[in-house]
Amino acid sequence: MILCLGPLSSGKTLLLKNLQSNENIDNTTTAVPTMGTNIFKIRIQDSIYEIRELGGAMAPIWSMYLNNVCKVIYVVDASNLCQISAASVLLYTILVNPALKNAEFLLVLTKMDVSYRQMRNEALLMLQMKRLQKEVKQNITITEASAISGEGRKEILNWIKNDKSLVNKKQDKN
Ligand SMILES: Nc1nc2c(ncn2[C@@H]2O[C@H](COP(=O)(O)OP(=O)(O)O)[C@@H](O)[C@H]2O)c(=O)[nH]1
Ligand SMILES: [Mg+2]
Repeated sequence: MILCLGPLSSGKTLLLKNLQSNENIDNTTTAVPTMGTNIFKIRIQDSIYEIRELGGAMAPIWSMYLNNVCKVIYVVDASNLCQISAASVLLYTILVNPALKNAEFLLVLTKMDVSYRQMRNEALLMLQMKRLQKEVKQNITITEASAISGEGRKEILNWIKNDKSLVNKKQDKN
């Protein structure tokens, strides 16, 4: 199972909808508003990937959904730096959760269509990404995206379908 997390209104739902392009749209997707979890089925070539979106309001109970999660897409609104310290705390909380110690992480800075390029660096700075990447064992891939312009779509789909967990294990740090 792939999990999609991030603060409230960071852009998770729209991003996941955008990943289900028109031709791939799967009408069985259940849309449970705000409080619930949405499951998005995304077809890439011949495979169907299930991504569970957990609403930001559910952050206190995210840890109930971590079993059998191999990948985590963490969505941060790059146009809203006010939200970033909260995003950083939540990200850290899931990174250190033992259930996710072997998971792969994708950090998506979204809404790039309404944020400045240099905000990407500000955002990464405020998320303390450099420090995080040194402290935690998981691989964290960073990408920019926009559900409006479609930027980053290809990269995210590639990341989803790429199962590097077997070949590219991040080496243990001493
Ligand atoms: N400009 C812009 N707005 C976005 C983007 N993604 C989401 N939004 C808007 O941000 C708000 C929250 O999006 P939503 O996907 O519901 O956030 P969620 O709570 O994380 O699922 C909505 O008003 C969206 O239209 C984006 O890439 N660009
Ligand atoms: Mg949502």
